[in-house]
This record gives sequence, C-alpha cells and structure tokens, in this order.
Amino acid sequence: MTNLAFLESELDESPGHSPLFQVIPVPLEETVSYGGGTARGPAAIIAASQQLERWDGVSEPLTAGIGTSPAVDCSGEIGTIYSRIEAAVRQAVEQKAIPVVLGGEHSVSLAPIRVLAKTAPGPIGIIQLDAHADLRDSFEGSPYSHACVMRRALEECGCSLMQFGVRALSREEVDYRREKRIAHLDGRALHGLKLDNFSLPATFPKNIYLTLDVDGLDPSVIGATGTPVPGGPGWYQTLTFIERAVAGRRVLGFDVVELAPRAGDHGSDFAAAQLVYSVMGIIARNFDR
Ligand SMILES: [Mn+2]
Repeated sequence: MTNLAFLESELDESPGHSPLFQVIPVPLEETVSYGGGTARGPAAIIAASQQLERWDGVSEPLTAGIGTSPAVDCSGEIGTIYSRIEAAVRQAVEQKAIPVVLGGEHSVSLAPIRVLAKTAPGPIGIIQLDAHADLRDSFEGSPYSHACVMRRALEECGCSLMQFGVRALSREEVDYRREKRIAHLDGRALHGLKLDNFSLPATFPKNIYLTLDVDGLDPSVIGATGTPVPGGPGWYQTLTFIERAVAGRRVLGFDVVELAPRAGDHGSDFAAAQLVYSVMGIIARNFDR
C-alpha cells in the first residue's frame, strides 16, 4: 500500500512537464495525546486517492502533474526525523514542485515551514485549518508536540499566521493569540457565515503555506482523528475559505495532517484524499507556470 503513488490509478498520461505537486508521506506519530493512529494516515490517504475522480468539480488538478516521494523514515529521535523531512521538502523545492506533506501528527509541519521560510522570496504567511490553536509553548514535556507546532513556526521562522476553524484553546493560547494579534476565524464565528467575499488583510504576506489539520473540519466530515471537536466548518465553507484566502497569492506548499484511520470509516480517508486533491485544484487554478 505504501508503495503506491497519490492517484496512481489515473497517472497513465504524463503531463509532459515536471509535476507541479510532490506528495511527501510522513508517517510520524510521537507526541499524540489522545487517540492514536496518525502513523497510518499517509498510507490511508494514498490508498483512498486511488478512488478519486480526475474532475474535482471545477477542473482536473492531475494535469498539473503529481509526483509521490518515498515515505520519510520516522524512526529515531525527533531532530533526525525533522532533518529527513526537510531534505525531502528541499528536494521538491529544488525540482520546482510544490511540496504536499501528508502526516502524521501536526508536528511534521515545522519541517516544510523551516525549509520554505529559507527558500521563499519574501516573508511567509501560514493559513492554518485546525480545531486547536497549537500555540502552547510546551505540551506534555515537549516543545515539539503537535500542540506547539504553530508556536514553534512563529518563533523560529518569523511567519505570520491566520487561523481558521479553531474552537479548543487553552488560556495560555488565548492570551498569546491576543498578545501577538494573530488573525483568526474561529469555529463559533464561522457558524452561518458566508465567505464568498472573504479576503485576507492586504498586509498578509503574498507567499502562503497552508497547514490543514483534518480535525479543523467538522467531525461529521472527517471523524477519524485523534482529538475531534464538534462545531467545525463544513466541506464547502472550508474550500471557499481556502480559495478566497489564496486568491492573488502564491501557495509555496501545504500539508494535510492528523488523519488517524479507523476500521469501518473509509469515508474519513476518502475525505482527506479529496481535501488534498481539491486544494491542489485551487492552487493549480491560481498558478501561472
Ligand atoms: Mn493541529
């Protein structure tokens, strides 16, 4: 299963150019705090991707080209794992492809953000879909926990951040978010909100990294995740937000993390694969080579 490529079932025709997207499976599961299983996320997404249709509802993202790297070895200590993920991301960037990292737990995002913060032509703005803020300074003894990943990205890489769908926050995170004036559209504010005319603040960076924690979506869309929280945005509200947020901006990379596949729930795996593919479509339609 792990040797398959993303959407390999449809990859019969070569696009005639190097792929726009490079999928990098990262089966990391080290600091998960509640339900486990994220190590099996990347393989489940790639397996489910074989069932995708080429047409994403608007376009055929596949025609931009999709490559798949071998899964990153996630054994050993976290520093070593991060260097391996960074090497895989750097290789994609050198090949002028947009890295698409499949987690694994949310901690994996720090690696592509580190690489892109160095190689980007300007500052990076992170757009985060998540039920949780992930802004703790440390969690269960680790500063590299999934619950701290956005805090690390902000402090290490000096990125800007916009959070979407957050609805579970510690007091520390509420204070930190206020102090750092972090932009956010929380789950509660999103209820019933139309986003067709949404745009990011003009001052938000032009270079974007999207980090998509599947628990950001309402659990009715994807329930197979370690720490589900009710009251999240729905499928189309999320896609509309992403489409509007990246309009006129350049997406340098993205990740889909925290799928924890469970027996009998192939719907969650498929929804995660469709999320990857639909976001590829948004990026490809917004991109001029
Ligand atoms: Mn998260």
